[in-house]
Amino acid sequence: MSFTPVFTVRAEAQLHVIEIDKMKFGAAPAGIHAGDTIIWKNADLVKHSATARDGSFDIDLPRKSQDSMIVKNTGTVDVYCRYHPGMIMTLVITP
Ligand SMILES: [Cu+2]
Repeated sequence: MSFTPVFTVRAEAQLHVIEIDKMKFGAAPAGIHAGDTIIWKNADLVKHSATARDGSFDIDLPRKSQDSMIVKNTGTVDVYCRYHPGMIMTLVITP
């Protein structure tokens, strides 16, 4: 007799790193889920930010710094840099 679980609990929260280098956001990681952690790294010599257009987060990143956040909202989130509005990326976050 086999046992089939009726639901599965997702494995532990994951860690994703997004590096900003040469005035560009690195590639958006695949498979971001609510509850995961994103570490934003700024490898540049100028200040950047990782700012969600929907207002769900706004991380200030002094030069050569990093900061982390726990992903709360799900959906497609457009991200830009407040200091360089041409810097953009999109995160896709699933539950
Ligand atoms: Cu910037």
